[in-house]
Amino acid sequence: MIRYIITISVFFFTVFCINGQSIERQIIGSSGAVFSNTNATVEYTVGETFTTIITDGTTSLSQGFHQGVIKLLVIVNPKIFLQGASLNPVMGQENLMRDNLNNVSILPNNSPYEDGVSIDRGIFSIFDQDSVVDWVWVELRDANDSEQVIAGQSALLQRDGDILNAEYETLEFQVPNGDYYIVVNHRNHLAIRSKNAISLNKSNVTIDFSSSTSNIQGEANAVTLLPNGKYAMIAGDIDNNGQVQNVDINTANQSLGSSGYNNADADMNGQVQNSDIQSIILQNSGKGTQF
Ligand SMILES: [Ca+2]
Ligand SMILES: [Ca+2]
Ligand SMILES: [Ca+2]
Repeated sequence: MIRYIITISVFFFTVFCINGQSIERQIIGSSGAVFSNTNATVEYTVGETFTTIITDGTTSLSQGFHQGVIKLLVIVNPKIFLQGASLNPVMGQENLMRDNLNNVSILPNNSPYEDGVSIDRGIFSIFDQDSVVDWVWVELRDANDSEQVIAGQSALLQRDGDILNAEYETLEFQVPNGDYYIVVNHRNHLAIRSKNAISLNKSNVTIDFSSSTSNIQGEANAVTLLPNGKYAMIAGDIDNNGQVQNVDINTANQSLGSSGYNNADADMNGQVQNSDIQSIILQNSGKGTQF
């Protein structure tokens, strides 16, 4: 009898131990949260099986179930004039830049800047205050280091000074909300930079460099005042090295008489002429970017 009881006890003890070892941890939490700002919303729950990491290069999210794409976005709406395209304005349209390069169909479909983006040629068929004057290059720079370029893209400058993206829509950068210096470059004008880092988010706020020098690095030294009261980027940096110098005159001299989309065409009328040298490059000789 005792032997029988011991046998039964060993049997149940063994079964109990085996079953005990087979118990799995299955803790399923039901907690979670929603984070959101003006750019994105992230919903999550705890206890999901990890499947992937979503990242925009700055922020990462590890999760099991996607709730959508995290799209970080700021809108930049700078406004500026170019001196070259403002010289000898169209009579009665003194508050608009000239769009000669567009009018004679020599603006390139592909941006002359490093991203080389192309546009729908139809954009160049608009002829009013929103007609395209030329390509520009817009950068966002680090608020703590103005030398550090965070993002840059080709954009289109309109006759009234507005700057749009290559789709002719609001200029957007896929970066987090925050403070950034804004830089506007043009292939034969001196670049300008905002004096301070500017708070950017998804709101469409115009940063008007054309009506005041107070938010431009170097203020009056960085731009030129036009007869219409607008401030413009300084023309004549033919080799785009940040200075208007003798070498720019020499470079323009070598292209005298040529026509087309040429950096030596300082007044942006489609021709490289003596007037480009006499009226612009010589007048601005000695000037340089202020950042
Ligand atoms: Ca416009
Ligand atoms: Ca130069
Ligand atoms: Ca010219």
